[in-house]
Amino acid sequence: MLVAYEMVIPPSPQYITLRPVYHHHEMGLAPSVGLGVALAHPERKVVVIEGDGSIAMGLSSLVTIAHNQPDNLMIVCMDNQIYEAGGQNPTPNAGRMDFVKTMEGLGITPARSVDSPDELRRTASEFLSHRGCSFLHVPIGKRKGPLHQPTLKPYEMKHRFRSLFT
Ligand SMILES: Cc1ncc(C[n+]2csc(CCOP(=O)(O)OP(=O)(O)O)c2C)c(N)n1
Ligand SMILES: [Mg+2]
Repeated sequence: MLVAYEMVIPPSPQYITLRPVYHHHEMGLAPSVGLGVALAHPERKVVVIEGDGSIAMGLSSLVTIAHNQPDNLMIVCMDNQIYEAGGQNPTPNAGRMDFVKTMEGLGITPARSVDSPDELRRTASEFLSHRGCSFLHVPIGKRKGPLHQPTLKPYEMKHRFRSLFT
């Protein structure tokens, strides 16, 4: 499984991370990179994890994803209603934008919001085995620990990203 994300998530041995995709805080880029990887590697499942502010900012990439309808792409939106990594200001979409309806309107289905850890586990597992494109909206709270910062330099990130596909 390949996981592309811009957000502040520590690496795990359970998946190959594409973070930082090629740079640091590349808001809204993860869905585009995830689409490219999903189309180039139809045999892999690609999971994109992105923040609410970044999804709203990069909505046009979702139009392209809906147009391409990859068989193997799952998009997860972690919605804390703020720009956490940008200084904790509220996002303009906070409490206003219905992500599920927006995705349905764009043609990305199934799209669902979860409101408990159990529902998150069930829906994530269902979507992971779904053949097609899916969107999972996860309301979350504010960060409690320190911000996880990447340790690699941008050119090291680029080489690491490339090395995953050679
Ligand atoms: C075009 C652009 N504007 C502003 C920033 C500064 N910035 C970096 S991360 C971030 C917040 C991203 O918010 P969100 O996608 O909701 O993720 P969160 O940090 O809340 O997990 C901002 C504003 C940026 N990197 N790029
Ligand atoms: Mg956010």
